Amino acid sequence: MSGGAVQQSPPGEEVAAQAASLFKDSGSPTIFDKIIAKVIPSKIVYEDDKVLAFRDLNPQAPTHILIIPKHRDGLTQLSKAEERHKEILGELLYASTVVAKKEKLDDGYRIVINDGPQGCQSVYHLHIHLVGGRQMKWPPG
Ligand code: TR5
Repeated sequence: MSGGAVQQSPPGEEVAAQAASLFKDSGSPTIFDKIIAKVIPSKIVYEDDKVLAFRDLNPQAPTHILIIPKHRDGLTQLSKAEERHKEILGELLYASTVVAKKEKLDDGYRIVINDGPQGCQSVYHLHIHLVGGRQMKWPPG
């Protein structure tokens, strides 16, 4: 065996994020559109006319909920936000606090938005991750 540096494969989520980014500007429906349309079942924890919140399929904490706009309106990712999105961005953040209260995350929680391949985004429909129910670490990976 040579003494050279070992080339490590990136973890699955990084590979998925790189692959997903190939289609990030396609505007095609994502899996979240099917969840909104209730064609694909999800565990919905909160819903109003603008926002849907449902449990993440692959939770990273005892509580892991995704909060999304029902109408994507070009908001595939946070960095695509324009002036017209200011209201929905506020709605999403406020809905996150409502869900956190409902979930009794009284000792705190974390809000995450992954943006683009380096941010590990894998679904190009803006979403807030609400994670809680355990001690978080800092800095994030
Ligand atoms: O990586 P980013 O930040 O884009 O987050 C996407 C999140 O969507 C991940 O945490 C996934 O676990 C989650 N995800 C992916 C699917 C899915 C889901 N959450 C709930 N239900 C889901 N279905 C039905 N299908 C997915 N592909």
